[in-house]
Amino acid sequence: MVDKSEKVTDKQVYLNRRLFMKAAALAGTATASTLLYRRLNPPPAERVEGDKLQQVAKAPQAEAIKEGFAVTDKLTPLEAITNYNNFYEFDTSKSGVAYAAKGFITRPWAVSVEGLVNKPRVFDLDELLKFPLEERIYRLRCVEGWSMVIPWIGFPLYKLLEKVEPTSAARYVAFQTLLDPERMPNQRTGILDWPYVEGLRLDEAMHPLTIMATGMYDETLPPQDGAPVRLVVPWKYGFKSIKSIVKITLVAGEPPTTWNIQAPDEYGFYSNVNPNVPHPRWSQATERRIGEYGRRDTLLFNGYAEQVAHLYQGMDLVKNF
Ligand SMILES: Nc1nc2c(c(=O)[nH]1)N[C@H]1C(S)=C(S)[C@@H](COP(=O)(O)O)O[C@H]1N2
Ligand SMILES: [Mo]
Repeated sequence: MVDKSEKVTDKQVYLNRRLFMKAAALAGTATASTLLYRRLNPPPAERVEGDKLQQVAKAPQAEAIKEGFAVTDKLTPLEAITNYNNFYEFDTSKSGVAYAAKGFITRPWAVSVEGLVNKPRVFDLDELLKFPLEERIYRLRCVEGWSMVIPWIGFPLYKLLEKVEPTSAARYVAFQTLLDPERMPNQRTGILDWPYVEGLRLDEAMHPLTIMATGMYDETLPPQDGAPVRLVVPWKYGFKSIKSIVKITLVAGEPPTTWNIQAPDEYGFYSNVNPNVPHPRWSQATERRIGEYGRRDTLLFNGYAEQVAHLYQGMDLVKNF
C-alpha cells in the first residue's frame, strides 16, 4: 500500500544531511534551518520491530460503508499521517512529533482494565494483539479545523470491555496515557496536566465504531500516532482519541478529561464533531482536508450521524458540547 517512492535509503538520508549542514552553515540560525530541513525531509514512518500484526479482516465494501466502518474518501498518505501529529507528550509542534517520538519504547507494555468491573485484568500487549483485527477507514477531524482519512487496524473496544464484565454501576469509561517523563520528554513541562486523560459514556465506548487501534496502513502503529495502542472515536474531535493507553477504568460519574481541565469553556466532555457549534475562537463549519486545496464542509458527527445520532436523542448538543 505504501508507495515505494516514499521509502528513503540510508544514502539519501546521508546526502540530504550533508546538504542540510551546508545549508545550515550558510543560512541564519540553526533552529530555522532545522525546521526547514524537517519540512523538506519528513522521516519515513517508524514501525515497532518485532510486533507483527495478524491477518486483518476486511468487511465487504458495501457492508463496511453501511456500518460506517469504511468511507470512500481518498486516503491521506502515510507520510502525512505520520508527520503532522498532535501528541503533546513529545512536542507541541505537529511537524516535530515524529522526531521527538522516534525510538519510543513500547515493549513491554500493559493496559490495566479496572474499576467497576467483575473481572479486573491487566492485558499484556501480546494479549491485545490477539483480538481479531479489523480494518477501519475513518475520517479524523481535529478540533483545530483540519482532517484526514486514516486506514486504522484495530478491534472494537466493546470486545475488551466484555471480557472484564462492567457492573451495573459502571456508566462511564476513563482512559489514561502513559506517564513517564523519561520516555515522553514534554511531560517534564507543565503545558498540560499529565497524564493525558480522556473519557466516554459507557454506551459511546460500547458502540461498534469505537476502536482500540494497534495499527495503521497494514502495519503496527508508529510512535507518533499512539503506539502501541490508542483509542479512535471517529465522530468526536481528535483529542478524544487518546494515545498510548496504559489504563482503562470503569466509573460511575463523568471522568475528568485533559482538554476540558485545560480550557473548560472551549472543550466539553462530549466534543462531538458539530459544524453548528462553533469553538469560542473559531467556526467549526468547514475543515481543511490534509492534501487538498480549499476547505470542505464539516459534517454533523463527522459524517457518522446515521450510526451514532441515536446516542444523543433528546440531548441539547449546544449545552452538551
Ligand atoms: N496522549 C495524547 N493523545 C492524543 C493527543 C495528545 O496530545 N496526547 N492529541 C490528540 C489530538 S488533538 C489529535 S487531533 C489526535 C491526533 O492523532 P494523530 O496524530 O494520530 O493523527 O490525537 C489525540 N490524542
Ligand atoms: Mo486535535
